[in-house]
Amino acid sequence: MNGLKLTSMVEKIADKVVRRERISCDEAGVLWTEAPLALLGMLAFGLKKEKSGNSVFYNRNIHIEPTNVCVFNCRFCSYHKAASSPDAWDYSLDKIAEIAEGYKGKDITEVHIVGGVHPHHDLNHYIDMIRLVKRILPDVTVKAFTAIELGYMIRKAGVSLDEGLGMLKEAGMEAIPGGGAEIFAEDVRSQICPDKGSAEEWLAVHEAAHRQGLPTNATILYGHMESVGHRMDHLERLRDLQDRTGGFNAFIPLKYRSAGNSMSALGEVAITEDLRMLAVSRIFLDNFPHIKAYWPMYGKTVTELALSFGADDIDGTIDDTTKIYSMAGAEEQKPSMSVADIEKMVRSVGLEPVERDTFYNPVKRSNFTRE
Ligand code: V47
Repeated sequence: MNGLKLTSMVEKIADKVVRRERISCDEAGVLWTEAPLALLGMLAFGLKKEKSGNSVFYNRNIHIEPTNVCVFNCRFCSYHKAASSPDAWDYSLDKIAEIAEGYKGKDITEVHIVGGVHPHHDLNHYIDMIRLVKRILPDVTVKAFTAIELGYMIRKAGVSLDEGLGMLKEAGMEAIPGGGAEIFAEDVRSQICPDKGSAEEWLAVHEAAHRQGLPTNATILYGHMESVGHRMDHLERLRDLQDRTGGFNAFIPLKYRSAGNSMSALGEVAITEDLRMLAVSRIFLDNFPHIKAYWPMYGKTVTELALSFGADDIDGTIDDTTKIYSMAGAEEQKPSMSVADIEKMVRSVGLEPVERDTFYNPVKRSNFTRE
């Protein structure tokens, strides 16, 4: 293979990928540790081209982060604060309405609502929040709450997962983001987020959402104290669930960013590790339609590279509405990209930008604006 020296194992597994045969966890682990980065890129980019051609998806979106007060103490989180801290916030519904009002007529298609798990709010508060945002911005899709927030608010309300999700759906929640998955394997999960909802809870919430016809995303938090085996275990649990339900849209690898949290001493993994993560995800998760390189977390340079390693989505315009990654030390301290910037970035790597809605339908605009 053009002077690349491959072990026979790597060659055999790469052949399987080229023949579009599913690979096992162990085989993916071999690719991860032994395959040259360039080979992973070739395999992953080939699969990306097969799934989405030259298209790279993005959307016009904003985040609303209602609070950073949280009952859980995740050691990787730079965002959560004690309620008594001067840096804590807990937006009233009036404040949420004011934020939504600010986006009337701005052509956004998605509001992504995620925050801390506040001890005082209940399911009705979140239902009111969704109704409010939908009343002010009736044409946007509300993609809201991690499985951990959902599990907590629904359990607190004393209703079943199906009932609770049904109530939120009825209020206008149309999709669920992928956060809160972290690392499923208990020996790592218990060290990085000891008191957080379990892997089983995360998977159960997503399975229940898929039963209700609510599409969801999935994430992994990688690059801290987990091994390649832990990463593969995580991906396998997601692939198994997707085999059963088909309800996941995108998989989003989230790189541990180390500033301002109690695991900072671990530092961050190399960019080559990010590219391996993206490529192996694309190869292993053969039943996931989309792999997202979340640009506010990677920064623009790594996001450009990610498009040659299997990613076909970069998330959206954001308009400086999320603090999770700026507080954890990401390069983008005020994450915001215009449509023109996004399109220029995608075209610069020879691919075609496609504005999508939350469900990956292309957005057709008559009054086309690039800002
Ligand atoms: O679950 C928190 C992660 C997630 C850090 O579904 C950190 O479209 C790295 O899930 N370093 C929330 N990661 C964000 C999230 C997300 C983001 C964008 C799009 C979508 C989607 C979902 O952020 C948390 C956690 O895994 N996180 N702190 C950190 N220091």
